Amino acid sequence: MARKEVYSGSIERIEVMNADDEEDFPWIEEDEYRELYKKMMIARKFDEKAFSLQRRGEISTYAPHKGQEAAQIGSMFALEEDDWMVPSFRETAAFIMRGAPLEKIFQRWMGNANGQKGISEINTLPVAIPVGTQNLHTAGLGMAMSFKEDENAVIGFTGDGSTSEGDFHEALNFAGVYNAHSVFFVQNNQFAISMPREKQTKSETIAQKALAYGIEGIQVDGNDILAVIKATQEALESARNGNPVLIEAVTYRLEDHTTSDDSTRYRDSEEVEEWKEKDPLKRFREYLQEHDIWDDELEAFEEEAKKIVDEAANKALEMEEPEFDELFDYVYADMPDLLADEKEEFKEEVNK
Ligand SMILES: Cc1ncc(C[n+]2csc(CCOP(=O)(O)OP(=O)(O)O)c2C)c(N)n1
Repeated sequence: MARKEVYSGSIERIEVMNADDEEDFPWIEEDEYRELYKKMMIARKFDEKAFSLQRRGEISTYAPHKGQEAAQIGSMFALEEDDWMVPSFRETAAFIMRGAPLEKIFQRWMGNANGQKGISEINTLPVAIPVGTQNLHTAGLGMAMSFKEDENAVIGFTGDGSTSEGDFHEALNFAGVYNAHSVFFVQNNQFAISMPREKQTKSETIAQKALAYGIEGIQVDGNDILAVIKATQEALESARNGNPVLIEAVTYRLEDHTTSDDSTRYRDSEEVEEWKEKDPLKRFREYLQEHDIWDDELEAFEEEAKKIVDEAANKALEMEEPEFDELFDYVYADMPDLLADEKEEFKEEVNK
């Protein structure tokens, strides 16, 4: 009998802010550091505002991203205009970085479908709620880019829970086989609603799930915005060359799963407090202070961000609602006759 090692894959973790060697500093422009912090602050204030709008009954359910700003904003910073983004339901900060108008994002959370209009112009898919499906969309777009020999790439967002879905495994398999230009960006925020990551999967890391499909898997400190940028830039570069990548961004959901959840029932406040110390805004602020980038303008920006967000929320509250019969549009490029008839019937019914 013989036993030989036939495969030895490994997973690396990327960190920047905690690394001892700083020789790379600065590797983005000073203005970019400032802009990133401002975007993170706007995203944080958006979360707070959306929460209060939900409590006032203007939003029915909201999924907060507090604690995940570095993962979302850092990865979007790495994305080029010609690339595509596939969001799931918690990607508000990513939408902000992608350039979606804040009032439109509020509008969508208010259940107004007009909030989804116009996002294809910023190469972004509409939000998909079914957990894991986003991976298939990411694989499909990336395969199309590969077939067409395009030079762009796609990044798709999901959570740790999605990696237990069949869709995730099918998507990674297809992406590998067809050299898709895809980056699968998993925000491991430690929970799928009340299910902790340890009970979700026996895998020690999410990133290692890539190895079974012959694609690269990397782990990154998801609360370190600079590490996220570095990891995503490298991954996108690989993907553009037909080598898909799975990124596991290790982070933490500081709030409830959604406004319908009560996380005190399934997790310790001590654990939450520990992660608050690793809050990505706090860490980035300290980094900017250490590197003499922090100044009075950034200090004052929290108030400014609040104003920007309040104004956008007020605009969203005044925006028009879609027409009822738009329910039938946007499903097919060319509407089939049967659906067109139903649309007419519906219109008559509504106008009675
Ligand atoms: C196919 C499917 N099953 C169940 C749900 C209900 N659901 C919504 S979010 C969620 C947990 C998702 O956890 P994870 O993928 O870790 O993402 P997170 O919410 O933590 O960002 C579940 C089970 C759903 N939306 N879709």
